[in-house]
Parts: sequence; structure tokens; C-alpha cells
Amino acid sequence: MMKIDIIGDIHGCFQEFIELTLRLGYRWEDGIPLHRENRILGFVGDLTDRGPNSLKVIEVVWELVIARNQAIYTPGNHCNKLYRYFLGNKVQVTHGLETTVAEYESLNKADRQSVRQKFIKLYEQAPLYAVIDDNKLIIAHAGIKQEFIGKHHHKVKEFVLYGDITGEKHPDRTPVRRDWAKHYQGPACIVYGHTPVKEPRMINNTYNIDTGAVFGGKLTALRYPEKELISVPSTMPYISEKFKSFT
Ligand SMILES: [Mn+2]
Repeated sequence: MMKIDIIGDIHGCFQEFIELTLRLGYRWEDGIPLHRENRILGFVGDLTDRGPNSLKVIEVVWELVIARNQAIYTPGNHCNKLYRYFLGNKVQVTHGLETTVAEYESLNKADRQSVRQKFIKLYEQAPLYAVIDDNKLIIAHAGIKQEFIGKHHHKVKEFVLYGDITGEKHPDRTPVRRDWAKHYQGPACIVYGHTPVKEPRMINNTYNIDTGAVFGGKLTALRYPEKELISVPSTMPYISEKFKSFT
């Protein structure tokens, strides 16, 4: 039986990550959180950007996923952009990437090479979205709609990274996103992040657990199969306009 504690968008909030894992009963040994019972961690992506300790989050998630096989990681849109930056592609160093790049540039050459290689490996081995527990549980950064489950084409990639975007922009230039979860009718439980909400949003067997840790909200985990939500408060300044409310 798969027992997993899935954590929302961390965005470099390493202290909150430590506190949340302690609340979940993990013990930090050799610099990583491990559970004495048969539990592993899951990550909905967006490990980095805007927060104070993005590279530390990469190091720990790499160790758990790649070195120890003790976690499942699916990438977010910020992960995708950092991956392209590390490949040497031309990307705009904005929307929080500038904080991760500043951390990276402060390292010596060997440490830069190490974290870059680790993140590239972590990203390249990651599934676009994770289908676990006999198809009963799906982890996808921005969610997924029923007809895309099992598929991996371009539209699926766009959906799981950016959500159900229309291509239009709000007056504040943020992208218009459709409320796919409201219409979801599939049997699988879908756990995702991407859109910060003040409280975890549960609807139609979907769980948005991005409670905006980096915007001063909280960092949240969903325990599976218990479907219990556990949050720790953020140490970051609260920016209320970053949180979406659904009607
Ligand atoms: Mn995010």
C-alpha cells in the first residue's frame, strides 16, 4: 500500500519545508527527511523561485528522489524554466527566477556545476505527472483533466505545467485559467498546486494544496491515503492579492 505525504509549491521556503516534514513525523538524518514507517514524500513541483533557499530545496529533493528513491517529484512551470536556464537557453530571469539565479551565481564553480547537474537530472527523470497507487492517485503540478490521463502530448504538458489556460490575460497581465477542477468527474484523486489559495481547495476528488507559502500563506501537505491536510505557517510577508478565491 502506497503511503505518501504530498507537499505543495515550496518555492525556496526551506524552513517551512523542514517544519512541515517534522509535523508529518519525518526525522532529518544525513540532511534529508525520512519516515520510520513506510511513508514517502511527494512534490507537486515549483521547488524554487521567490523564496530564500531554493538551491537547498533542490539538493534535498534530488537526494530523496534520485539517490534514495524515497520521494516522487513532478515538475512545475518554475522547474521547467529553471531547467531551460540551466541548459543555457535564453529565458527571462524574472517572476522569481532571479532569486534562484542570484543564489546560484553566489556559489563557486564546483558547487554551481553540482547543483546544476543535480537539477537537470531530477528534471529529466521526472514524469510529466505521476500516476500511483493503481491509478487511484495522480500528482500533477497544475492538475490534469480526465481525458489527458495516460497521455503525454504537447497539450498535456502545457496543461500540467500551466493549467487550463485560455491564452488570454487578466488586466494585471496574469493568464486567464479555466476552473478545470470544478468540472472534473474522474475516479482518480488529483493532487496539485500552481494556483495559490488561502485554504486547501477540495472539489470533485481534487486537492489544490498550494497555500502560497512563498506569499506568506502556509505550506501544506496532503497525507495519502488518509486524505488528511497538514499545514505550517509561512515566515514570509503576507501578500493577499496573490491568492485566488474561487466562487
Ligand atoms: Mn507555484
